[in-house]
Amino acid sequence: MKKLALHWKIIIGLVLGIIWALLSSQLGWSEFTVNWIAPFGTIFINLLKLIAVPLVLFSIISGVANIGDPASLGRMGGKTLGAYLLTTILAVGLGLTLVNIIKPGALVDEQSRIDNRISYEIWADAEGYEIKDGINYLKDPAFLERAQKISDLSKSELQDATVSEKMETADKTKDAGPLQPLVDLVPQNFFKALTDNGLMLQIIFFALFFGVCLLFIPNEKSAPVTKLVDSIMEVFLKMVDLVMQAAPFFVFALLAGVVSKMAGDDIGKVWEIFKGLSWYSLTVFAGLMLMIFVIYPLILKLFVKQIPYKGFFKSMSPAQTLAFSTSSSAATLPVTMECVEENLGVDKKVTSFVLPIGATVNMDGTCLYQAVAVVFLAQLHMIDLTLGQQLTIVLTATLASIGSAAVPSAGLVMLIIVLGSVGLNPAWIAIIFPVDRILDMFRTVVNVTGDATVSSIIAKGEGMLHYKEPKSASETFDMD
Ligand code: DAS
Repeated sequence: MKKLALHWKIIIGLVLGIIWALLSSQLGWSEFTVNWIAPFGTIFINLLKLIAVPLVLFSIISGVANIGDPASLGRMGGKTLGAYLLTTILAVGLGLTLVNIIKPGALVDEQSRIDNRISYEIWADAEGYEIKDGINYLKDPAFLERAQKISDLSKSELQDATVSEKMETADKTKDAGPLQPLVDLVPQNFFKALTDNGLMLQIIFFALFFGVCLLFIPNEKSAPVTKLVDSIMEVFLKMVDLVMQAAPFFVFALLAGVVSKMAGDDIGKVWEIFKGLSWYSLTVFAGLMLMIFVIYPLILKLFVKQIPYKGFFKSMSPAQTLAFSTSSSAATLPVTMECVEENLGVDKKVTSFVLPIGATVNMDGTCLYQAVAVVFLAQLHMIDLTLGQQLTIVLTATLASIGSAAVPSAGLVMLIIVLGSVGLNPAWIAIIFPVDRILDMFRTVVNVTGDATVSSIIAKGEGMLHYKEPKSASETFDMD
């Protein structure tokens, strides 16, 4: 029987993992699954991130050092960042449009929305946030009795340490200002940046700085260093290959763990949560699918004629499957690079520069999701965001997605900044938490697909795109 392509084996592992988790929640094995199977999923993610961090470092250094003349680096760097910013703002705009049309938060029954609104007004009052949409239930006698009932609830809720802790962090991030991600770019300590995977941006900054300086020293001195960096990179790519051979088992463990942790032994609880959040998830999902199947193909059609619609997806499916399974652009990066180089025919000089930066800086799926989540939560609390507040969401969701580390659920953590920036309660991230991991899988696929789209455009502009239609499936790089 023909050897099954690795990404099909990964999908089988993924499906079996979900079936195992649902079965174990029916048979009360959840405890066993979480304690004895889920850890292998964590090992898998750690292994890939272990490889991805040095790979980012060495691939950017080698990509920059091998560019040759410093002049072309400026041109490519400017075009890359410009293209990334453009796709990110496009994604936020799409997210805001969808959530304002579908209005998922307004599809919840009126009474609970009024209760949410009153608790929001009490919170805003306590926090000194100005209510911008002009409605004020607290001042309306008709709602006084309701408010009194709710205010007991929310006052005790506000005394709850975790909520006030979140307020504090929100305040700190509020004081940090929108340009904090830019300031955070420069690492004070290179070795600290290497160890804390949330500081991927700082590793990229160091690698760019190191690579550019390598460009400017005499060739006889820089050549041995560049050669050494290239061979170290080969070693890390070999490591990826070996880890990927075991991916089907690892992904089984990963999904079994994630679904079991969410389900516990009461499958009915999960179904209730999903029902309540289904409209929200549907809105995010619609936006992400439009990005993958409409927006990116349109951009490719406009700027890169030679990559056909089907060819693009056939080339990128191994990386997209892995992005879906791991919810981590950083963990997927090594495979994204292989797919873009081997299947899309983008030159190494472009991929080793554009992709590591994109994996961390360009998160179109994440910023679309952040825009939808903030407006959904506002609608759920009967808050009409002003146009100014919605534009603030564009800016902070863009910066928050740039500052998000390329690891699972990073986008959720940065959502605190976006919520705080428009005067909403950061503790509301708990409301969307149950479905976040599932949505993270899809938004990471968008993040990776967006990076591949931009690198094809940059390669085309630099005359470094050599796409050829794969004659058969075995011709495309599929991690075998
Ligand atoms: N999981 C992140 C990534 O790796 C995206 C996110 O958390 O939004 O791209």
